[in-house]
Order: sequence, then C-alpha cells, then structure tokens
Amino acid sequence: IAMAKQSVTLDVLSYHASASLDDARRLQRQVVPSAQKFQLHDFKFDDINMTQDETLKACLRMFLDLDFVNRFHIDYEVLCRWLLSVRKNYRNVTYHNWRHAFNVAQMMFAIITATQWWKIFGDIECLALIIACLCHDLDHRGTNNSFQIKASSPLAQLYSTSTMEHHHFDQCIMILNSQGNQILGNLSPDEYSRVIKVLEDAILSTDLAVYFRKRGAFFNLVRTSSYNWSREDHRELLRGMTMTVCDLAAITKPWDVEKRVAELVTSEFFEQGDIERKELHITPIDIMNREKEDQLPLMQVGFIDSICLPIYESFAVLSDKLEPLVEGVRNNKQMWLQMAAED
Ligand code: 5BB
Ligand code: ZN
Repeated sequence: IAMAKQSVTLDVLSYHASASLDDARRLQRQVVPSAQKFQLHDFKFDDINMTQDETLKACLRMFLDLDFVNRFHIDYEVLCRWLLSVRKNYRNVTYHNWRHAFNVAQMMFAIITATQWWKIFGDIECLALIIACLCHDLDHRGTNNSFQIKASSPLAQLYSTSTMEHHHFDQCIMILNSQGNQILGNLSPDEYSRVIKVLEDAILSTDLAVYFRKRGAFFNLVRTSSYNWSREDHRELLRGMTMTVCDLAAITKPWDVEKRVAELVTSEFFEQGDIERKELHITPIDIMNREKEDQLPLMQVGFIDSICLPIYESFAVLSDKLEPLVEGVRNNKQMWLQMAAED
C-alpha cells in the first residue's frame, strides 16, 4: 500500500510548474493602481473587463494594502513570481479557473476590510486567508469529489474525503515551497507553521460537506450571540464560514454577473455529466444532465434556500456592513423564481 500510495503521489504531483523569473520581473516593474481604481472594496466587483495582467496587479494591491509585504518582509519579486505560478497552476476549465479564485480573494479582501474583521483575525490569519482564497481550487479539473470517487481517480486513491480540497492544499504547498516562490520565507518558524495550519484549515473548509458539518455550531453562536472571537475555536469557525461565503459570492452579485457565472457553473456541471455518460457509462444526476436544463432556475432557488441564504443571513447578523450580500442573494432568488415561472 505504501508503494502504491507513493506512485499515486508522484503521478498526482507531477503537474506542478513554476512561473519564469522573466515574467516575474516584468510584473515587478509595472505600476500597481489603487484599490479604489480596481474597485477592490466593492461587493459588486466584477472582473469581466479586466485583463489577465490586471488581475495580478489587483492581487499585488491587496497584499500591499493589507501591509503583508512590509509586515512579513515579502520579497516583491518573489511575490510577483508566486502570483504568476498560482495563476499558471489553474487549468482552463469553464468555472473553477484562475478568475474564480481571484474573485474569491477579492470578496475576502472586501469583507475583512469593510467589517474590520482583520482586527479579529490579526495579520497572520489574514495572510493565510488571502493565500487560501487564491489557492483554494488549484489544479481543479472541472469535476467534483464524487466524480473522483466514481472514476477511481488517482486523487481519490490518495484522499477518500475532501479529495479535491486536499489536492488544492497540496498544490498550494508545492508552490509555496518552490524556488523563487517562497513568499513565507522570511517568517519566523512559529509564524510559518501557524500560517500553514490556518491555510490548510481554510482550504479544506471550501468542501461543501465540511460547511454542512460545521454550520450548525456557527449558526448557534451567532443566534445566541455567544461567540468570543478571542477563542481560537470560534475564530476557526468564522474563518471557515467566511471561506464559504467568499467561494459562493457569485450568488450575491448583481443579476447580470450572477446570470453569467451560473451559466459557467452549469456548463462545467454538464461537461462532467457528459464524461460520466461517455466514460463511466452512468446517468448523471440532474444538475449535470443536459436533458434537465429547464430545471436550472428552480435548482438555483433550491441552492439559495438551502445553502446560501442561511449563511449570508447569519453573516448580516454579525455585521450590518454585510447586509448588501443578503440583499443580493434575495434579489437573485426573485430573478430565478421569475425565470422558473416564465418556462
Ligand atoms: C449543491 C451541492 N451538490 C453536492 C449537489 C447540488 N447542490 S444544489 O442543488 O444546491 C445546486 C447548486 C444545484 C445546481 C447548481 O448550479 C446550477 C447552475 C448549484 C450551484 N452551485 N449554483 C451556483 O450558482 C453555484 Br456558485 C454553485 C457552487 C458551485 C461550486 C460547487 C463547490 C462549492 C464549494 C463551496
Ligand atoms: Zn471555489
């Protein structure tokens, strides 16, 4: 079993590639516009009109404004190369690509600045959270955990639960350890291990199964106002839930954005369904079945009611600064209901 695991590991890890020093130096010389210019504090942020280069500069802006570069003595050229490497290790899949990761990080930035939760988390946890957002879907293949299991993929042999999320974390660690990409290289050993622990926890929290397992405890803390953010276990819950809130944030966006993103999610689901039919000879579940396309608006309503509204409502109780997120979800629910009624 040890031998088998080792060869599976080598197989899985062989995809990694670092960005070139030339590209890093090119990015390093560019002027980085302000957060205002990029609208990085805006909950309605939309990346549609940004170039690939601009998404990287926006990430540099987040690192600069959160004071990570000074506080953690991050070599700016190393940061540029790390960002390029992270982007390079996303695949060109329809939804779970670099743009998705970038949007998740922007929402984390907007939330921790608007609410001032950066004071609750402190600099180490904030650094870990932003890195986690950028890395949380690294090397996603456009197929979910249950697909890995059904296809007996090498990844599923390596990790039987939270399969993809463990892989995203592995990829994240590999990039952080690569020559010329070590943005955590100047942290003290204690700070370094703390960042890695928080990072792992945050990336694993993006498995919806983990969200379902933990959300009850979180809703209780919020409902009864019995949270104490100086407690690590309470903060850990808040960090995990914030990862989910950022991961699913397309559902809070203005309708034109939400509509466009939902189409990407749908396409990726259908593409998985096609592979399941063709290669695994099974009938895909409804959300992945092209023949059930007309059920989409009602599926989105179900997704909103069962997964999204509870967490965004809970977050708005924690901070009234987050009310625009719930309003966005409620508005999109009405739009999906309207679409369902039209067909
Ligand atoms: C979600 C959980 N899944 C295991 C089964 C299906 N459900 S669902 O019924 O709530 C559902 C969610 C059904 C259809 C959906 O999209 C059709 C376009 C969605 C859905 N999921 N819709 C969205 O707009 C988004 Br965003 C998502 C999230 C997709 C990424 C899944 C990984 C989530 C990690 C937290
Ligand atoms: Zn994601």
